[in-house]
Amino acid sequence: MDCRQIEKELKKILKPKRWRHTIGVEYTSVCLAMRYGEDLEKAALAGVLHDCAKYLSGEELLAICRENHLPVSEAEERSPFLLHGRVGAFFAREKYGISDEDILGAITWHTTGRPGMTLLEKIVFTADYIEPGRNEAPDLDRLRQLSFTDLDKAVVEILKQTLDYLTETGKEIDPQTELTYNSYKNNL
Ligand code: DGI
Ligand code: FE
Ligand code: FE
Repeated sequence: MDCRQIEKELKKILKPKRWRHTIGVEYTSVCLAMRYGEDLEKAALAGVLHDCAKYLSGEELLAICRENHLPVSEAEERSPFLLHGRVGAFFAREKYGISDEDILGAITWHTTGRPGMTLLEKIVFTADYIEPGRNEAPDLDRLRQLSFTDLDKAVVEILKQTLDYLTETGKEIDPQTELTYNSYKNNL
């Protein structure tokens, strides 16, 4: 499926706010792809699909993983919403006909990141945080500018802010998020 068709399909299943966010991430990913020399079509597809499984409950995400033999870590067992990336990549392959491994990786890892992210993975990870509809993070104006001047620095800042937020609100940190931060923190 192409981006236009996927947008239409997702409009039917995502809540209006989530759909707006999805379009925001799609186009912000394309802008970052222009800046950093990534394929625009790949960025658009990864961006539009990154939250395509977000309409499911934690229980439903877990059930889909079990039925389809997708891996579930202990942290994901306790915070199953973290699985919307992995299930999203599964849907991207099965329902939307995406076979490009880089696009599937960008969808899979968009919430926690991973050490050794590809350029496309960093782009979607960052676009998810800075797209125009977001307003909850502090210092977003600066972070948006930073994203277009130094993507690696932006990635670390986002990870740092996410870890701080999880600590402040007493939420469980997935070791994967910590692993990603530790592997990138020297870029600051
Ligand atoms: O799906 P979105 O809301 O667009 O964005 P996302 O997939 O990045 O999810 C954002 C949420 O994920 C945000 O509330 C922080 C949370 N998150 C990121 N890393 C971790 C985490 N939550 C837990 N419990 N543990 C993590 O390591
Ligand atoms: Fe998400
Ligand atoms: Fe998102």
